[in-house]
Amino acid sequence: MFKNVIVRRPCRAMVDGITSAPELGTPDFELALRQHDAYIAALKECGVEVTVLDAADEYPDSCFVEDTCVLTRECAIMDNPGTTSRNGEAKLMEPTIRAFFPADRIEHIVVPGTLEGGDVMMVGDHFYVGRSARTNAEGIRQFIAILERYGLSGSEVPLEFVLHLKTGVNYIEDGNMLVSGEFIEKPDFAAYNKIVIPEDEAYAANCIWMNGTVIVPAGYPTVLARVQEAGYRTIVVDTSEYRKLDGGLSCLSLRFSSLV
Ligand code: CIR
Repeated sequence: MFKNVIVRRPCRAMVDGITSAPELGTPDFELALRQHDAYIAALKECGVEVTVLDAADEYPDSCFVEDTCVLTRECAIMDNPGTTSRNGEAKLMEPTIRAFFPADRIEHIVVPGTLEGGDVMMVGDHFYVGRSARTNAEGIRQFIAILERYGLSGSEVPLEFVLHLKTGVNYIEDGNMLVSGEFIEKPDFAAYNKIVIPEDEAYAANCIWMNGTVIVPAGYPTVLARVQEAGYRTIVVDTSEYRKLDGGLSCLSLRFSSLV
């Protein structure tokens, strides 16, 4: 169960955020704010305390807080984001993390290692880490070494076609995993009950499990039906403006339980 969530309000500069899909258009900032409000309301419905950080205009992508750190049941691992315009976001987040984790349980990924939280998928005490354009081999080596010091484990999953690991695969607990594209046949995930995401709904592979409820992006009826058939209560949240920046439901929050 998660007790806490951290989000950051989108900033006006989000219209200049990084995107691989400019054909989707520029995000509508006012609509993005309303969608963020609905996202926060959905999280609160799942019984967590939500910390809402102020917008940070110097970082256009800073609403995607998931990439700044990885919060485990034993420690916080501050990331070293692998793209220049976002690199400072982890330092910006650290004072907030200090309110939830004791100082001796806050670790860091350091140069030449890079790692972004979107590449980390937690399955119990094991963490799958995508090796991507943002997360490199040295970042993964450091990350797994930190996990092992705390009795946790990690393994690398190379990826080719998507931005982050969780762009294409997400664990929704109880042995159930949403898998799309290049992740459908990966041997790493063979043991899970795979819910296969159709190609035309690939964006909705990025759902989040929140204390028994699964939050699903609006506009993906097949995925919604499959998640409901698997027995979950669902909440639908529209993330259309974040999709224009390659962002999804998981990217917009840090989900964890405070250690203090
Ligand atoms: C970026 O390219 O970094 C942002 N526009 C999107 C980040 C999405 N974050 C995530 O998947 N965890």
